Order: sequence, then C-alpha cells, then structure tokens
Amino acid sequence: MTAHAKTALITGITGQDGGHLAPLLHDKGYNVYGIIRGQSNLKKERLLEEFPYVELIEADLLDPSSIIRAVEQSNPDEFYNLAAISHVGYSFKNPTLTLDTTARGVLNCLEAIRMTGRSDTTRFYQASTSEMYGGLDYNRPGLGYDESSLFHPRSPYGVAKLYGHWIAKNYRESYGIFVSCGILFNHEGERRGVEFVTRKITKAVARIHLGLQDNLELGDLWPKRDWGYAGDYVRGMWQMLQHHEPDDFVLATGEAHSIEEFLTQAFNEVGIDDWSPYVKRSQGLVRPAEVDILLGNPAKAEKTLGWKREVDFRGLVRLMVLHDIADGKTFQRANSVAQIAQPGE
Ligand code: NAP
Ligand code: F7E
Repeated sequence: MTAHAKTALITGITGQDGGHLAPLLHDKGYNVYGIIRGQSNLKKERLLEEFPYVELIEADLLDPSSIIRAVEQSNPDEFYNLAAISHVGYSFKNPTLTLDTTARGVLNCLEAIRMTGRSDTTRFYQASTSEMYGGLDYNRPGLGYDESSLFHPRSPYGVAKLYGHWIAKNYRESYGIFVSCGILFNHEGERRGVEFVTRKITKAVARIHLGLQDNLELGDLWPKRDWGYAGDYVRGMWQMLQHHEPDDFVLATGEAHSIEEFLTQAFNEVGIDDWSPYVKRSQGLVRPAEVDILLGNPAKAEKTLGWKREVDFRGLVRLMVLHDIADGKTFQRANSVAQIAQPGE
C-alpha cells in the first residue's frame, strides 16, 4: 500500500521563504496550499504562473474566520506560518499593524488548528527570528546565540515575534500540538525583497555595473548580521516538522559580517574595489534602535536534525549579484525592444 501524499498549508507564500518552500514541498510529493491575501488578481496570476501546482486560498492573518476556513479547506498535515510584517524598519512606522499581524496572527493560526479539532493531526511551524535576541554587543554570547540565550527584542517587530514564539510554545505545552519554532538568522537570496539591505545592495551594484543607476543610499554600515541562503533554511523548516518531537531550533551560519563587508564583496563581484563614489548615506534610513550584531550557533540543528547550510557568505553575495545582473540585462533588452517599436521624434 502506498502512503498517502502529505498536505501542507503555507501562509506567506508570496514572500521570499514561501517561494523557496513551495517547490521544495512539491518536489517531495506534497499537496501544497498557499494563503494569498488582498484582492490583487495580478499577484494571483503571477503565483499561479510560477507555481501552477499550488492551490491558493484567499485569507488574511488578521481575519480569524478566514484562517479557520483555510484550515478546513486544506486539512493540512503540516502548517507553515511564514506570514508576517517582517521588515524591521517598517515595524517602527506601523507598530500596531505589526502587533496584529506578526503577534496576533500566530494566535489566529493556532486557534484555527485547535478549534477545528486538528490538535493531534496538524504539525505547526512558527517562523521565529534572531531579532528576538536584540543583538546588543555588550552582552552577546561568545559562541553565538543559541536556543537557551536570553531575549531582548529591539523593535516592534522583534517584540511581536517574541509573543508569536511564546504563544506557539504555549499551545505545544497546553494542547499537545506538534509546534516547532525555527529561530532563523537572516537568510537572503534571489527572492529577497528589495526593501532588505542585501538585495538593495546587489540590485544597485548590478544596475551600476550595467549603467542603469548612478548610486545607492544606505543607513548604518557597521551593524553585523549572520547571513545565510534562504534555500538552505527552508530545508531546515521542513526537517523540524519531520523530527520525532516538536522543539525549537536555531538556523544560522555561525559567521557574522558587517553591511560594509557585504557592500565591499558585492562591488568586488563586478570589479569595483572602491565603492565610496557610489554610496550615499541617509539619516532617514537609520532606525530608532539598532541591533548591533547577530551571530547564531546552529549546533543543535546540525546535531539533532542533520541540518547543514551549503552556501557560504561569498557564495551568497555572488549568486545574488549574478542574478541581479541577469535581471538588469532582461530589463535593458525589454527597453530597447520598446524603443524600436515606438521610435522617438
Ligand atoms: P517576506 O518576504 O516579507 O514575506 C512576508 C509574507 O507575509 C508575504 O507573503 C506577505 O504577503 C505575508 N503577509 C503579510 N501580512 C499578511 C496578512 N495580514 N495575512 C496574510 N499574509 C500576510 O518574509 P520572508 O523573508 O519570506 O520571511 C518569512 C517569515 O520568516 C516571516 O515571518 C519573517 O518574519 C520570518 N523570518 C525571516 C527571516 C529572514 O531573514 N528572511 C529571518 C527570521 C525570520 P503579501 O505578499 O500579500 O504582502
Ligand atoms: O537590515 C541596516 C539595518 O532590513 C539589516 C528581516 O528578514 O532579518 C531581517 O531583518 C541591517 C540593519 O534586515 C539599510 O539598519 C543599513 O542593521 O536587511 P535588513 P534585518 O533588520 O536584519 C531578521 C532576522 C528578520 O527576522 C527580519 O524579518 O542593515 N541597513 N542601510 C539597512 N537596512 C535596510 N533595510 N535598508 C537600508 O537602506
């Protein structure tokens, strides 16, 4: 007898991680459902074009009844909650929306599992974050943050995620739901949103290289982050839900680099050693409170799950720059075709 195909429900399918996780699960034979919000048919069309195998359900984390309906419709073996207001800078400007989405939204998902009688059958992944540690330089652990390190969030986003983390653990302890929290350090790649610093840099470097842009504006360059590749990290999410018991796991590379180092590496990829003529500094991009350094210790995930990241810092920067150069060239070609089709006066 063949085992039945598993079913997964993903919130945040339009985001970076959702875009890596959907094909990973599809390749493993899962039926994949994705929650899409809003009324944009364009977003829906784009998703269906890229992932024709995903069943889309219109719902919103802010609307509990819509999440209940999504759970009833998909009847998932695994529920990956990736949706959030995830941009730290944006969370300072929209703290209440961040609270409702990134904190209360987790509760809405857990309640949907409990209220529909699926506490024993649906495994839940919560997208927790290294931002919960706050990364203050003076009290950071020497080997990096691990699952037992103290939390000290430094933004409305970090505070909201901490609620999500604890309510997820509480539903594990109170109702016996298989809930695992991945405390993930920054992970990037070709699907990263352009509002995040790595993608902002690689896109600008590619466009400067192609003559499409003159410079870029950045905030602080000294903070350090532990940057990995998103493709490696979604594999870890899946591994957490296959483990024989629910738990919390840090996923990180164990290496931290400053924004300045990322910038230098990205410009080096296109043969520019001195980036100073191309980079402007903007006080408007500096946050009210900064996270100095995030360095993670992934020893538990490596030992318990056999998880290992494959892409290193240099490889990550390179793949993002090369991707953005290819994107820039497609843009140039499309533009020149448009000019031929519509010659100017
Ligand atoms: P992302 O690209 O910003 O995607 C966020 C997703 O959340 C989008 O699909 C967005 O949908 C959805 N969303 C926002 N508000 C929603 C709502 N009210 N209802 C339903 N969906 C909503 O984030 P990511 O980088 O893929 O990260 C995935 C998760 O991991 C997030 O929870 C993030 O906080 C967490 N995390 C990320 C990192 C990282 O380095 N990437 C590290 C640690 C933790 P729309 O397209 O409709 O806006
Ligand atoms: O900022 C500095 C900024 O927005 C990184 C999210 O996925 O990872 C991400 O949060 C650093 C900060 O990511 C600009 O001040 C300078 O020090 O790329 P970011 P983040 O804040 O680390 C964590 C783990 C998450 O969980 C989050 O969801 O770069 N920085 N200049 C800048 N940052 C941005 N965005 N834009 C700038 O122009």
